Amino acid sequence: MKLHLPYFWLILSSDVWAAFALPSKDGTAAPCVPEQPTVKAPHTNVWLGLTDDESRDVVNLLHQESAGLNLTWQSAGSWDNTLRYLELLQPNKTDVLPFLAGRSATPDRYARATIIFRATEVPYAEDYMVGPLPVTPDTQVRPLDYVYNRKYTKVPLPIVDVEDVQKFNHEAAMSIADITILLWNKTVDDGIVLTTTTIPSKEGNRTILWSGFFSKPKSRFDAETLLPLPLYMKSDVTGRHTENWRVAGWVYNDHFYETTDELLQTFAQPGFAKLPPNLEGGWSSTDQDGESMPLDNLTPPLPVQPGPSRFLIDEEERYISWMDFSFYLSWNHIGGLRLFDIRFKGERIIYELGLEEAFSHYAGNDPFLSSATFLDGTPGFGPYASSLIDGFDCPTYSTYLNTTNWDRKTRSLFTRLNAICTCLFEFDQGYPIQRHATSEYASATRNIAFTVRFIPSVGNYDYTLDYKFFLDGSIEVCVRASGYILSAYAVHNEQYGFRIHDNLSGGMHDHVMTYKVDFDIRGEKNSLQKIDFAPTTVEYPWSKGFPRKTMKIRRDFIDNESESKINWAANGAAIYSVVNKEKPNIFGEYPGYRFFPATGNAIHSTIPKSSNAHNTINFGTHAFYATRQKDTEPHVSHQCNSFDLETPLIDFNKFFNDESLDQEDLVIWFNLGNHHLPSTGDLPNTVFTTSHSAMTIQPQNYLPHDPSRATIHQARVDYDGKGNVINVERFGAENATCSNMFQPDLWRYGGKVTDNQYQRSAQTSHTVHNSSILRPVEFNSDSIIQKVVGQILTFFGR
Ligand SMILES: *[C@@H]1O[C@H](CO)[C@@H](O)[C@H](O)[C@H]1NC(C)=O
Ligand SMILES: *[C@@H]1O[C@H](CO)[C@@H](O)[C@H](O)[C@H]1NC(C)=O
Ligand SMILES: *[C@@H]1O[C@H](CO)[C@@H](O)[C@H](O)[C@H]1NC(C)=O
Ligand SMILES: *[C@@H]1O[C@H](CO)[C@@H](O)[C@H](O)[C@H]1NC(C)=O
Ligand SMILES: *[C@@H]1O[C@H](CO)[C@@H](O)[C@H](O)[C@H]1NC(C)=O
Ligand SMILES: *[C@@H]1O[C@H](CO)[C@@H](O)[C@H](O)[C@H]1NC(C)=O
Ligand SMILES: *[C@@H]1O[C@H](CO)[C@@H](O)[C@H](O)[C@H]1NC(C)=O
Ligand SMILES: *[C@@H]1O[C@H](CO)[C@@H](O)[C@H](O)[C@H]1NC(C)=O
Ligand SMILES: *[C@@H]1O[C@H](CO)[C@@H](O)[C@H](O)[C@H]1NC(C)=O
Ligand SMILES: [Cu+2]
Repeated sequence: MKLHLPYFWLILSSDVWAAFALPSKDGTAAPCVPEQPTVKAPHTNVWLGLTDDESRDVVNLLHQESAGLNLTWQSAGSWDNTLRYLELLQPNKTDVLPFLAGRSATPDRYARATIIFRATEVPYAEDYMVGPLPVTPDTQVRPLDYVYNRKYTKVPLPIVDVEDVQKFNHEAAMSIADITILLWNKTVDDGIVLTTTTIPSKEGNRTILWSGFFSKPKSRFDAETLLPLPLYMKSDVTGRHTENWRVAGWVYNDHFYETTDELLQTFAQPGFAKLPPNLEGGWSSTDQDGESMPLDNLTPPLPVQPGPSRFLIDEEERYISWMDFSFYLSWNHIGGLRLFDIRFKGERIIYELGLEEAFSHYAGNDPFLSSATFLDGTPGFGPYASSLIDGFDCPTYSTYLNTTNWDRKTRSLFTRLNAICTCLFEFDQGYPIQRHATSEYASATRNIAFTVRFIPSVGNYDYTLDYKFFLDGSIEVCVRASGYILSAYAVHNEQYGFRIHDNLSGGMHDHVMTYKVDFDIRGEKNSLQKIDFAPTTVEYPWSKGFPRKTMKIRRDFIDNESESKINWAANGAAIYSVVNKEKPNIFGEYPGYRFFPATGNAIHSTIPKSSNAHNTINFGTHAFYATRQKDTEPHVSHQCNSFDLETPLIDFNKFFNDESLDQEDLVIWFNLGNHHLPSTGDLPNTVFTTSHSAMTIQPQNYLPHDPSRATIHQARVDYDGKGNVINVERFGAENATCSNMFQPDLWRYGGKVTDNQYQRSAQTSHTVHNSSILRPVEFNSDSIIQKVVGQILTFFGR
């Protein structure tokens, strides 16, 4: 369904539409109000999330006494058990394949529920599977274990008394108010904030939090993370008894002070170094700034969709078909949008494609940036998907889809978020997909691609995540990041970043995004081929004693999980592809899809065994991995991985057990990302052009020739020897006609839907265009930035 404003409104409100009108053949231009043609999905979308009825019934069932979970429904306190997440348990591929082949009914549906057990001295989280659905007397609730790879399924949670931690930290910060006033004339009650790292550190059996001070912007701009102050606090918040918690030290100007007294004494001495604050200013605002660029007052070119959308959609089943592609959409907490059953010319090429985890790992001389590591799967990209800004995030003619997420914040447990968070559109790539010119003719083909996009805003960063489909049968998976960097105080940080403002260092960090692509090339039995470009010296029968220094291809297979953690070859001199050896084409070559970085950036983690993340990022050590597809290994990360770093519920290393990869069902896990060394160009925001990483997945000997030849949107111009055009071939394509421009509908923005944005808007009174989608989160303490600490708080918060 289109959500554009009514046509008459556009005409009435737009002064410029006439200038853009394109005449049609008979002189009456058709309006460019794209209609969205629909289609009936060939089968039920078995990956689509829980229905409202299912989630309501599951919630009821879990809260019954007979479920034995002792869940508290409303106004839960920190000693009550609560339901934290609820989503569809992804069905086993083993059960879905016979269904797709028409040999069985839809697989049974199950819900996956994450419960936080807090009514106990040692709190923990545990996942349950509930099903089959719909709920009947036969429906069972039992611990979910088969998708995790360690023996016990309970994840001990180091911190659950979030409000107590906030209170403790706030009081500790107020206990040195004399110092913060002396330094900056501010306290955490007024003007500065204390931010806590998201993943608690372990020192032996102690739970340690490092917190850093930041100036609090007075403006609406979200610049805290650009305003670090050089004072850091270490708190020991082990256990649930606040009387045992203590301030375990302070760091100021590269000195560690064991006690608050020691810190106070130092400051009492004359002549200590008074390091000035980082303060907001014009430099930290993202609004238009500076003299406008030459001719920038003129309207730039705008994309238009002159006729109906050229793709089909079954909105209910979230099924889409565009040109020779078709696929189903689904949604999960960790990665947001996922694609299933991607077919090209009717045949499945990919069973599943989606984001598995995204982490950013910082480094710095100070304990705050040094501890800063974020597993974005903990808050999840799903719940943080942002409403889309029409005409800026996506072309105005896009088709927008609502996204629903389980919403634990609204007191009514079955309320789910609903917002326009996915857009679908075709776009001309700005260069032809094919071109050739001779002395007699020139030919070129328009490069139209289809994009599925969503944009989660997680903390200080927004990620644009695209799945892009091309006429030649290739797919591009692309991620871009923008937003406010998390930065460091400049002093002592020369080895960790550029100095980018008065007292500011742009802290170095890695962004790594791990994707799953489950290829099915002409069936599920596939192999991973590696073809090297190898330099060599050859004596040919015709080279007669003058051997050629040249090169050859070397065909090889990665046929065992003992060798399937792979980095790209130097100079990109190895081509990796998933092929089917049993279905050679008529030339004897194996049909397949190759994959390779589409950008210079497609990195993995710099730090081999990070002390911040231990075994939770074992999927970040290499460029890509191949494993056997298993129902027991659907995903590489779990929301709770941030809280059990050494023995996470899912340890990716355990996926590798020397199994054969020769003509098996293969999954490729690949990493996108970038080594981010912020420079002055990252102020006020990192721009999407900088932080950009993509993978191309492209057919290789899969079809007899390039399928893009089939599009009629190409032209051949014939000319004579004197350069006169003598014939123009358009292959039946019509001239575009369209009678009005679409203006972006910025008021359509679906409201702030993410937890952290809601907290922020509650604090700073952002003007949001409400659509009563979600009630603002009640937040009691202003004194700690929720943004960075958000992962802990939103995970454990009630
Ligand atoms: C159930 O939870 C409540 C707190 O919500 C707690 O007081 C009670 O002891 C728990 N009951 C059992 C049997 O664990
Ligand atoms: C999925 O497969 C696993 C492994 O065979 C099995 O233990 C589990 O019960 C299956 N799940 C469902 C929902 O059938
Ligand atoms: C300190 O802040 C207070 C208000 O918060 C202000 O009245 C006072 O002038 C400031 N002092 C200095 C030295 O800037
Ligand atoms: C914590 O570690 C200390 C020192 O290693 C040890 O003495 C103590 O018994 C441990 N406490 C618990 C509860 O394991
Ligand atoms: C999407 O959600 C918005 C906000 O809740 C609602 O107004 C709109 O009708 C929904 N659109 C569809 C197509 O469901
Ligand atoms: C902090 O910035 C101020 C203003 O530019 C500058 O004078 C001062 O030297 C800087 N201090 C440090 C420690 O870098
Ligand atoms: C895979 O390779 C390992 C190490 O070379 C070997 O021990 C194992 O037997 C191989 N597995 C298969 C299925 O061939
Ligand atoms: C398209 O427009 C061009 C330029 O106005 C015109 O020469 C041509 O005949 C038109 N083609 C069709 C198919 O209408
Ligand atoms: C948004 O909703 C809040 C709470 O219902 C209301 O007070 C406020 O006026 C609304 N804002 C707008 C812009 O509609
Ligand atoms: Cu970055």
